[in-house]
Amino acid sequence: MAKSTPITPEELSQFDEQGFVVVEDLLDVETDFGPVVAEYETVLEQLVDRWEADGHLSNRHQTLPFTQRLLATVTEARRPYDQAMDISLPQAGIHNDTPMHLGPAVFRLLNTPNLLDAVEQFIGPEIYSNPVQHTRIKLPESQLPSEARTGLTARIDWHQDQGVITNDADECDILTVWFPVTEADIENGCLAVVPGSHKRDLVTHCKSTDPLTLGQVSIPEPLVEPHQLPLPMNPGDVLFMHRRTQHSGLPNRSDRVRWSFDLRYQPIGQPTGREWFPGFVARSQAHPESVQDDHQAWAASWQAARQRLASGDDVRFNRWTGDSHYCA
Ligand SMILES: O=C(O)CCC(=O)C(=O)O
Ligand SMILES: [Fe+2]
Repeated sequence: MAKSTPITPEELSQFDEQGFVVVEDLLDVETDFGPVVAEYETVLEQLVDRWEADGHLSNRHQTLPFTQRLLATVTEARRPYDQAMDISLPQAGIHNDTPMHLGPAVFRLLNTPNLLDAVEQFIGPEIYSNPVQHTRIKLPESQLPSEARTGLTARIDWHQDQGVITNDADECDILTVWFPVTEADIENGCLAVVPGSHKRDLVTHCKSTDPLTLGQVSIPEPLVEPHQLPLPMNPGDVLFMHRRTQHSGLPNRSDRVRWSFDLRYQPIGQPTGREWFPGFVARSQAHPESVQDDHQAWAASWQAARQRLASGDDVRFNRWTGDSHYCA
């Protein structure tokens, strides 16, 4: 059962002091995640149809539960799966048929009342859903086919979320909200944070040259603070994190699939740091009529963004030029 108690004053002051707080049992595994898992079973079913039709797959593994079926089918088919399951567009190479998953259960998840009640305690009652949002379903690193290795399926190097948005949003109170759907532990790649690192500035990020994290922008080794704290979490637990908190997603060294969502919320009216992508008003006391409660309109806003970006010039999603001496 998810708890209905609000965030405690101690939890809020931990966030202020440390730049993060894990709130246990905020979401209900059955009612909040059940419909989402069912929706992803359908997405996987469609991928399996295609892989089978294309001759990449001989066994549909029909009877396996979602994460095991994903592992079994992806390791045989050696096809990418992350973008068809993500809840956002990628940052480059967008086509009219770039897949994304914009189902009604995901929209409900973004609007989970318990989650928004908690978010309200951090940023106030005028809540905008920031479009920097992902789902990361990570196979064991040792079994992940190279064809399926992307920023969503690989481990994530040290970074600050403020470092992966455009600088017009530097002063915005964008709150990162991260939660696991499956257990996340040190072995299968939970998050790790540097407590207190949000109190210092944004530090230089470089483009990774490591084949395992290629394409990511991350903090060069000498600038990562030494005190790193892994945060094992259970399904239902939610991490709230400041935009300047240094963090990473540990490698999945287990034989289990590790699945998380990372969402972001901010006060209405501030830049999002990704202006080409659509956000929406999730809650408003001042203008309740502005709240987006129509799943189809939300999905259509992403489809319209896809169409614009597919036909337009490439837009610049990140500020780092790589000319810092740290990036050599
Ligand atoms: O889930 C991960 O591995 C990384 C997530 C992350 O960096 C974020 O949510 O901001
Ligand atoms: Fe992050």
